Amino acid sequence: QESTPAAASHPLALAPVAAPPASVDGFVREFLRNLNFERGVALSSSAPNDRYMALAYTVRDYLMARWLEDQARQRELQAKGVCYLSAEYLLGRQLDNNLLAARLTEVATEAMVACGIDIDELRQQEVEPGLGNGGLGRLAACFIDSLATMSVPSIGYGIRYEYGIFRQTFVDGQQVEQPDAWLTLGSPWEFPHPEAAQKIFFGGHTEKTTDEQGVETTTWVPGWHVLAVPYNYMVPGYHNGRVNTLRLWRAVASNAFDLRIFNSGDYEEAVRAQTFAENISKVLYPEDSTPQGKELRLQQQYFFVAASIADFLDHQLSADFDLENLPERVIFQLNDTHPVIAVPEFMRVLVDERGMEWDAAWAITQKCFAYTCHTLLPEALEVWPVDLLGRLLPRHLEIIYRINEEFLLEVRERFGDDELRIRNMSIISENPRSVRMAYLATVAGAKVNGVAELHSQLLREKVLPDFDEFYPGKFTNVTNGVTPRRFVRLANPGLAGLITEALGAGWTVDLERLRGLEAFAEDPEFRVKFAEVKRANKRILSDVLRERDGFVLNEDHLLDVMVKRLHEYKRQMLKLLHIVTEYEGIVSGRVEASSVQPRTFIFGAKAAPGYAMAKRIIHLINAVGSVVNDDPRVEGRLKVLFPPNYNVTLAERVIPAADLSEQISLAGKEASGTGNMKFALNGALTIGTDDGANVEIRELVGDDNFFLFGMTEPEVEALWAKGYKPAEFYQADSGLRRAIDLIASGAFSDGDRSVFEPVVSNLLYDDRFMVLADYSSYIAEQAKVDAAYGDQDAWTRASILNVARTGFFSSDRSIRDYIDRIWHTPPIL
Ligand code: NBY
Repeated sequence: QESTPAAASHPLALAPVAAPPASVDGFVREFLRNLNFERGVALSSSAPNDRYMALAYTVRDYLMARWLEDQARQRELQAKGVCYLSAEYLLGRQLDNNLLAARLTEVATEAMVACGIDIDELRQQEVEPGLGNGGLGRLAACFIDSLATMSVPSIGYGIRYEYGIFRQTFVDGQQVEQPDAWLTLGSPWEFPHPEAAQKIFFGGHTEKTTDEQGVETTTWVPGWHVLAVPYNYMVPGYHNGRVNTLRLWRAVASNAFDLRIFNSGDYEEAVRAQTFAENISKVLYPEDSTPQGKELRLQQQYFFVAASIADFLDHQLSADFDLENLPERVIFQLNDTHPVIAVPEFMRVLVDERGMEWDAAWAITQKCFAYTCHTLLPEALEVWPVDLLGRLLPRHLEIIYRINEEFLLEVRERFGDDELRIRNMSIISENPRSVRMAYLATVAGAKVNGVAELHSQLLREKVLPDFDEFYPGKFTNVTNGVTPRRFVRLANPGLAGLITEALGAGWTVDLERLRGLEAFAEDPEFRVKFAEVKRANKRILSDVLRERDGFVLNEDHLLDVMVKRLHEYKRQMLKLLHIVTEYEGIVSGRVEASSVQPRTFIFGAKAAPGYAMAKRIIHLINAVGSVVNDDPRVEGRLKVLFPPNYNVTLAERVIPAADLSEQISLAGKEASGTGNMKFALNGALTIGTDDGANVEIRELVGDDNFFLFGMTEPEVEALWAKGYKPAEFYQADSGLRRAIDLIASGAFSDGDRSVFEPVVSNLLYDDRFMVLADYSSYIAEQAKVDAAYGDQDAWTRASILNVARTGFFSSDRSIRDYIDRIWHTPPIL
């Protein structure tokens, strides 16, 4: 229900909201007003957090007029738009991003100087909203930035977790998780709207009734409900005056206190219902790659998509909108399977609530959804046990059964009674009976896309071949991208300045212009400046690591970086075996220390709290690090740094400083990777396998500017087929033997051989991700890295060419591909 505007009697009440004057004086006045009137403090008695809050409010004030305009415009135009449904948004800090987008960085900086405030100190106050696990969540954040920058009508929908991804600490080298209480001091960027809460129902049962005409209707009689309260966030476009919306839902109990129980003295019982309801948006599941089949997780998923669909239908559509036209008005993009329960929810709303015929509703649904897959690991494909789903969402289970029934009928029509095929394609799998969410998404989606060329190909050929055959044209690729605003312009101002000096300013929104740098790669003066920027970035990182972790970073070292979630398929163990090999070579005297290219290895990685092997590998990295760093024999040659709690904020410092980017997953396992793109765009050279988007990076930068190693995906398949025995590789390679033996000997665990025994025996007798098979080729390629780094000028040239040739990986290009291949949502003028 739209509220009627109050009858305005004052002329100002009808005037559109205006931004404050964009001058230093205007900014100072606005800032002090916010500090005094919103924070209720005087400048002289304000705490850093007060000043940060007031600064953030001030930035908001400058964006507000545009935001209100854009919301009104999107409702007026009723143009086709995107609803991006994602359980995760790994946003990173907002202040600098929003200052940049609004062209306020300089004015704000000068205004703070005028107030005697160190703006850097205020930047440090912001706790980044870590509402995601890794690549998938960060991709969603890059995409909403590009959507806003490209003026595409769109809303991002998700969950406002009270606790984001855990804060990682190390105790005796082992990961210990701390809650991420990012909201303790409040967030200045969110706008809660409790008055716009949606009721979200769960449980209960369904009832069938037949009217006089014999028409059967089903009603869902739910058992309980919670309120979904929207929290809106501004998503400003870069320098285009657009401000989109990210709407994250918070779960709140509808009748928070049972006063009668409370008065009787049973406080715990009185708050029990509240606690139960509010648990739904309490904490982000820290699992990546393997889904947790937990009821609470399904509650989260349904909670946010049901609220989002209701919000879209009730508040984004014009009052007289004819639902038959929905495919010309909206596309719901499913970010992996986490929001796929939106499909039966959409059907339920159309059929049960809006009275639409099933077939008509299904035809619309199949045009209004599209699905992005982010994995190839079979264990990562989400399934929900039928009994759990039926208990929590009985009506949705019925709908899923009907979708499946009609789908399998179609399959029979095409292929006859091919029972094996039908069993393989069924949305419902048996033993235990469960719903395959990726299949549901594939059947419902107008398009299904993978996230890099190789991944999309393998998705069609290996994961969903029957569906590819059944639905010609449904499968497509959209290679991932990253936002150049955050990951070049903000993270690497030195490089950004150099690029602008060379090419002019347009590259930030037209990243293919970086091609223009190719010519500069041949200019010795430019190379010197470029190398100086890299060095300055190392210095900045050095300061950050000293301050943050007490680490000392030698800026003369080759900086070799592997930052990403800890997972066996990503093969942090391979990196570690390289380090141990280098270390063992020097301390055994076989290798002259002075002949080794001095290197600092940086790791950043969180392990899922329940992933024991990943946690052991973290322990081992730290253990190797402390031995190597304390050993005078390798001093000045090898150093291992593992700052805890790698997050977006740290990424913004580490990536611009890196020389070498480690992208060493087993071929066929990493869907795309996006860190690989960020490194290349910041001038790091990649050592990588032929996997995910590495393939496309290498094609673009050229073989001479990329260190390729390891088996290809078909070679991996062939080795599996023939029977992979890791121990044979161990026997065959003396370097590998010495490295593994050193770990097994207890050299990194005070002589205690049991500590890392599980890691060692996993490698020797299981090694699902073929670390040992790729070891020798990795070591050989690392020798080439050493040699190449010896010629600094040639390295810098290759580094410039990496920047020049990777403009393709802007998330603006990804969004253009989504628009052309899937969404068909032109930008609005
Ligand atoms: O998505 C990543 C892929 O591994 C990476 O190759 C790709 O570049 C990136 C963007 O497309 N996937 C990823 O980050 N996945 C998750 O974070 C994730 C989170 C939760 C669950 C599964 C995966 N889950 O089952 O709950």
